[in-house]
Amino acid sequence: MSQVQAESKPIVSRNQAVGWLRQMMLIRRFEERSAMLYQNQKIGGFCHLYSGQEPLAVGSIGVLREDDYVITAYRDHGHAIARGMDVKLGMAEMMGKVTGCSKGKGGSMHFFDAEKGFMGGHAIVGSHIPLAAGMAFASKYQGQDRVCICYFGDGAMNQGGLHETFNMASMWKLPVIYVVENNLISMGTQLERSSAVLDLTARGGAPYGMPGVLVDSHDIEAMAKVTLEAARRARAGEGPTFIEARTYRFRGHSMSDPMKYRTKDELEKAKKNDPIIAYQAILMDRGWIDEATLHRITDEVKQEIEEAITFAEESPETPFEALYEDITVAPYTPQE
Ligand SMILES: Cc1ncc(C[n+]2csc(CCOP(=O)(O)OP(=O)(O)O)c2C)c(N)n1
Repeated sequence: MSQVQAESKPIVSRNQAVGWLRQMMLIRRFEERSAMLYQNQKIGGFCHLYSGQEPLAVGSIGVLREDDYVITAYRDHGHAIARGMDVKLGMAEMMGKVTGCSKGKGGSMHFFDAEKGFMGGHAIVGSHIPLAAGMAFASKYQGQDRVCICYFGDGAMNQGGLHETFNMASMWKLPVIYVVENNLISMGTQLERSSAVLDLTARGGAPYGMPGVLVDSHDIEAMAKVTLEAARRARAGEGPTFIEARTYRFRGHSMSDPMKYRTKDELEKAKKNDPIIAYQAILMDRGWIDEATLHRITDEVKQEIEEAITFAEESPETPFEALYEDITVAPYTPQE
């Protein structure tokens, strides 16, 4: 597994690193407050939290260009915030408000911010993998060098569309980066119960003629490094890269998951290695932050999220008539 040693030369500037830390803390706070609001029935529908996986999204999106495309599955809050989505729009979406990023009609699983190149939030497992190839194809066809990064879970490795798309993306040398967020579990099913081959790096790369790269994404700078190389390849016309990013989610699959498939010990151990706390310690070691800076960031993040909640609470509900809008390009008329 690729590993950046603490003493190795950092690949980021101090400002960028502190920005990444802040973003990870913002995502964590957004989700902690979302969980509370869910319990208080202010948020409804499905809700899948990303806690524990933050450095994966932040470290990879953090090295892409602003005009690159980002697309992901339903566990999407982290990617959207890493992409720079205003948390007010995210929180309003969670609460089904008209001011939400998807006008309150998508909810937690369908964040969307086309202006920022954030192309969703997709609930059907693996369904967005071909869409990513489509965006990469559009970029190439139009003579641009925009890259599309596509995230999906280990469960999506078994979807037929992935295999068809990987073959085509590689044959056409599309500028796409495929990242499997391997948290070792699909809902409550461990990888060894769903995959005949456990080495996903080997499964997703070489068989399709693209590099397969394994990375421990708890190490945000290692995640950044492999993404940079994949983006360079894509922009140079060398085609797609498959990245297996090992990760761990601290929460259940969704809000109603009793997590019977893992022991308390396993979870406690993982939480002791919280990647956000680890990065705080690394930045302190480097002398890039001190206790006072950390307190300031913590307070700022808390305030930003509380303001987002107030904004969402004060926003109007999405009106019933709006349910038939934004379905098709032309106005949609419901059948009797
Ligand atoms: C095509 C399809 N089949 C089944 C489901 C139900 N489902 C929702 S999430 C999920 C597990 C996906 O796990 P994984 O891809 O590993 O992502 P993670 O939740 O770990 O991020 C399943 C089977 C679905 N949404 N789409």
